[in-house]
This record gives sequence, C-alpha cells and structure tokens, in this order.
Amino acid sequence: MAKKAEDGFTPTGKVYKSTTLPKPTNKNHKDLGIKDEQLPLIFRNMYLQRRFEERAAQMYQKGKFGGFLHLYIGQEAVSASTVHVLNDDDDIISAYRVHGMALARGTSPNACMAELFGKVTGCSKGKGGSMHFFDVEKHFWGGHAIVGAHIPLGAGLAMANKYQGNGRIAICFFGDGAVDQGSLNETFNLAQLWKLPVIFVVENNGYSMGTAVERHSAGQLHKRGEAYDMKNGVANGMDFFSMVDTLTDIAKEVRETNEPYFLEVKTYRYRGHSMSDPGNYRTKEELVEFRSFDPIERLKTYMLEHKLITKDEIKNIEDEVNQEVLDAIDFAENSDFPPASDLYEHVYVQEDFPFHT
Ligand SMILES: Cc1ncc(C[n+]2csc(CCOP(=O)(O)OP(=O)(O)O)c2C)c(N)n1
Repeated sequence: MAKKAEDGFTPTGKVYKSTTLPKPTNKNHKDLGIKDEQLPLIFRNMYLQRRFEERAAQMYQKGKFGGFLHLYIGQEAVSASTVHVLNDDDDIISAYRVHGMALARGTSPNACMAELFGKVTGCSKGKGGSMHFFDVEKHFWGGHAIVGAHIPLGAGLAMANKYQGNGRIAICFFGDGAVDQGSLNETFNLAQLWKLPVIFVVENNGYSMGTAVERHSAGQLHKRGEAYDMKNGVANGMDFFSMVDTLTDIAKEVRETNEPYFLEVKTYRYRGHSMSDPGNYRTKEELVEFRSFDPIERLKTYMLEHKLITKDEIKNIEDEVNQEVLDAIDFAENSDFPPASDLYEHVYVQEDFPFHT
C-alpha cells in the first residue's frame, strides 16, 4: 500500500524554523580594506534604510498611500555591502522588496518616498510605487513584482555589458520563492553557456510569503547552480563584514572570468511578507533570535568597541537621518500626482539603440 502523505504535502499546522545562518567572518574592517571613516557612512545608510521603511509603514497605515508595501527591514547588510563592493556603474536589478537597495544605491529618500506616495517626483515618476523603484542613472534597474520574471533581465544586463566590453558586471537579486521558477533555470543555462558576467543572489530570508523555505524548495538553494556547473556559495546576510568579504571575492572573479556565480545569502526579514501579513507562521522566539543578529546594531556595537565613533556621534547621525526621512514625507506630500497626460509616457524604453548605455 502507498505510504500516507506526510509533512511538506499535507498541512500540519506545525511552525517551521526558517534559515540557519552560517558563521560570520573573522575579518575586521581593516582586513577587508574598509577605512575607519567609511564605517559611520555605511552605518548611516543602513539606518536610513531602516528608518525610511519604519516611517513608510506608518504612512501606509495612516492611509497616505495604497497598493502593496513589502519591507526589507533586517536585510540591510545585503544592500549596503553590495553597493560598497560593486562599482557605481555595475548594474543592479532586484525583485519587489526593493526600497533598501535603492536607498543604498543613492536614490534620494525624497524620490523614494514620493514614489510610494505615487507622486510625479518619485524615482519612477509615481507610476511604479513600492515594488517598482528604478534609477537608471544609478544603474539600478528595479523593482520587479512578478516572482522570478526579472532573472532573465539580470542576465540580459550582463550580456549587454559583455557585448559592449565595458568591464561592468551585473548583480541580480531575488527571493527564495523564485528559485523554483523556470525562468531561473532557463537563465542559469544561458548565463553559464554564454559566460555572462553576472552574480545571481538569492536572498534567502526563510520564507516565501508564509511558507518556510524547507517546505517549498528541495535541497540547498545555492546547489541549484551545480546543475549548470555554476560556481556557488553561501554567505551570512545579517553581517555586513561577512557580506563584504564574500562579495569582494565573487565580484573580482566574475569580472575577471566573465563567468556567472550563484550566491545564497542567508538573511531574515523581521516584518511580514507585506503589511497585511501578521506572520503567524513563525514563532516569537525565532524573531527574537534573529533580532539578536541585527545587522545595524552589530555594526554600531563594532564601531563603539573599536572606538571609531562615540555614542553622541551615533545619536547625531540618527537624529539627522530621522529628520531626513521626515523631510522626505513632507516632500512627498507636497508633490503632485502625475498628470493624466503621462499615462502613455515612459511605459516603454527609449527608441534609440542600444537601450543599455
Ligand atoms: C509568478 C508569481 N507568482 C506568485 C506571485 C505572488 N507572490 C508575490 S511575492 C510571493 C512570494 C515571494 O517570496 P520570496 O521570493 O521568497 O521573496 P521575499 O518576499 O521572501 O523577499 C508570491 C508568491 C507573484 N508575484 N508572481
């Protein structure tokens, strides 16, 4: 007789543990070539990402804007390290949990907040909203809401770079929910076959909506690369230094060899999938555990312990950022909605070829 269905097939009501983090690097900032004076700026940016989103959530709850709002809170070390390691003209493309990455890349909080509010001053002219932040001048290519759909675009950016011989690489982020999409497998095949300079990064934050990763994906995610002979590895996404350590080596290698790499970043999102998600699928203990690895607190403690900053200086940075975010809200509130005549504008790329400059 056939065996009765068990976990993974029949709903059990069991709460699954999500990600287990790999050990953080032993290297300090000097080992990683990070200058003393850079650290407060990195901290500032990570804090900006956090504060921006906390306020965005508040504005959403006040009904200042609608649609979806997916917060990146907890994952800020991933965006900050990416921007730290990559060159400014390397291409970044991401999924829909995207505010942190845009702010890390340098899109202004004003343009980001205005985008949430659907205002014409937003980074996508108010037409994208939360999931579709874009900043082409900063080589930031969004902001894509259909799970897995932008993975081929990431390879496309890399292909354009290789074709033009400009030395740039592309980095393409997606969530663990995207690893089982056909688009990933088709893209991996061509990226490896055509030797495209792209880093694929799965931000494994433990859950795809409310489904724990071990319930939706078989095996270790990064090993999916092995089927295509693609180099792959794992990094601790809750620790800025670990991410810098790993990404520096990968970026160097991808740039030199023109070969793709698949990195699994183990991280955690503190908030629900979106604003309407109460997160009943995980335990309070798990949340507390991951909060103890908080990437921003970790960097703050490191700087204090190494006497790279004082408590007063930290407070000044935090006050400054808090004000910057409040100013962004004012800016967004006082901006106009796009005119109706804009409806058919900017919905397709420019006419001149090649599109990717
Ligand atoms: C093709 C497709 N199927 C379903 C959805 C609905 N959906 C939106 S987000 C999501 C889960 C994605 O989870 P993950 O990729 O792990 O990203 P995370 O939210 O954890 O950052 C799903 C199923 C979608 N947007 N696109």
